[in-house]
Amino acid sequence: MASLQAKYGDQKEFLQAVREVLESIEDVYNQHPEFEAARIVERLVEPDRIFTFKVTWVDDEGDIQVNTGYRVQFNNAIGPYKGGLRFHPSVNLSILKFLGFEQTFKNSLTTLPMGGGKGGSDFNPKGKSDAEIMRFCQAFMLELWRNIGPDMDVPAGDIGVGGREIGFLEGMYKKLTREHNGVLTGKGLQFGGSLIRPEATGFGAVYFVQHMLHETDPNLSLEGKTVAISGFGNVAWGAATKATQLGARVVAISGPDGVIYNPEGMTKEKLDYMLELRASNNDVVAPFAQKFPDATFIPGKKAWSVKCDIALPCAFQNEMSAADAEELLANGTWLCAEVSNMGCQPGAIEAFQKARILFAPGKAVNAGGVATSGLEMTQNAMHISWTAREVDEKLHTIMDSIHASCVKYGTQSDGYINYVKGANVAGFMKVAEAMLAQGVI
Ligand code: 2IT
Repeated sequence: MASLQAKYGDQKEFLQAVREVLESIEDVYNQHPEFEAARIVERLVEPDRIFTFKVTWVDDEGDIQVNTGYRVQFNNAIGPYKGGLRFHPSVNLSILKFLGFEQTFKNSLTTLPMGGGKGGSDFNPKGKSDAEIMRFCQAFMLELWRNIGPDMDVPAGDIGVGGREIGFLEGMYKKLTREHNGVLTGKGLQFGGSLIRPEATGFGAVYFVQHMLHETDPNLSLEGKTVAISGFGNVAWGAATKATQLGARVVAISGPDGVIYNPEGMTKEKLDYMLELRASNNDVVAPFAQKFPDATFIPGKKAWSVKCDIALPCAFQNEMSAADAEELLANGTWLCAEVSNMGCQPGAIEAFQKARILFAPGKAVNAGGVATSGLEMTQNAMHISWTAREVDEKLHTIMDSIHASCVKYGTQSDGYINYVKGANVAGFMKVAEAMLAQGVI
């Protein structure tokens, strides 16, 4: 950690993600001298390679715009590099390295053969026209295409990259290579996409929460529980939809502008409107309260100010501070499942664990998204498509397996399940053993 700090001192998010994993695996690492001898940790914290490139495009006014594009190929010990692309003005190497590092362990947990990667750009999609989005995606792929492939590196969406962007990226890749080979996941259903992929991250997260409840008490269910969700994007929508279907009341969703207090819970109309709000590309949640008078907009407040049983951060890394966690605990929250990648600051996790409430980390909770991407890769390779029911069943099995791995590696002597430790150790063991078997490369 000290040498990493000296080398990458300015990469705050990356160092945070690595520290969490290293703290979790310390015990098992010490029980496996062969890992130490093979310098597995030193080799794991350095990405295999990073591509950085210029993306030049012309906006609707005819002005030339320049952005930076990246792809971090982190680790391919257990399968081709796999992970999303993020388009957001905050994107830099620290953020993409943290995401690629997390992705390596998350993908390991899914049971599918996928390595870890991440990429993106500092391009800001907010307020851009469809034509601008298309020109940017085409220019981005013009640089990226040589470095990806269905058996090499398979990108997908993340914040700022959804079905529309994947369509434009796929179109340009196909034009350049003349191959239609499943190089991206999250594609449209007409050209190789998988049913349930848009819902998978949020659905999978709620399936994971169900497992946490059943593990505590077989009679515990989501029926009648209050849920606070941050964000109103694709992931928040999936989580709100599934939680509502299972009888929970989603009492809060939020945006950068504030929180919607929604005491009556969601309806189909409200859930549909979340998608409309997102598609408008304005990054504000306030209009929700104008459309639905039973909901109230509270400007400048986070979802964590709303009293709830269950908190689901679905927005951004480090979105929940220690103070937010204390506010939730004071209001009686007894379960927090991170759905965003590294959504909780270390102090928040510490507060939850100290209070002995149920807490699970993003790399376990949100793995249903990438797992369903893995199922899309399988369908593409087999040249078939599964029904929604088949995909959903497989997603269920995968979330069940991830939860079982967390319990196996995370149960403490007093019975408390440390899901952070469980997820990190389970994810690490498979990657470490694969690296060991493949020699010094
Ligand atoms: O963080 C993630 O797991 C994703 N953005 C999904 C990645 C994928 O390859 O589907």
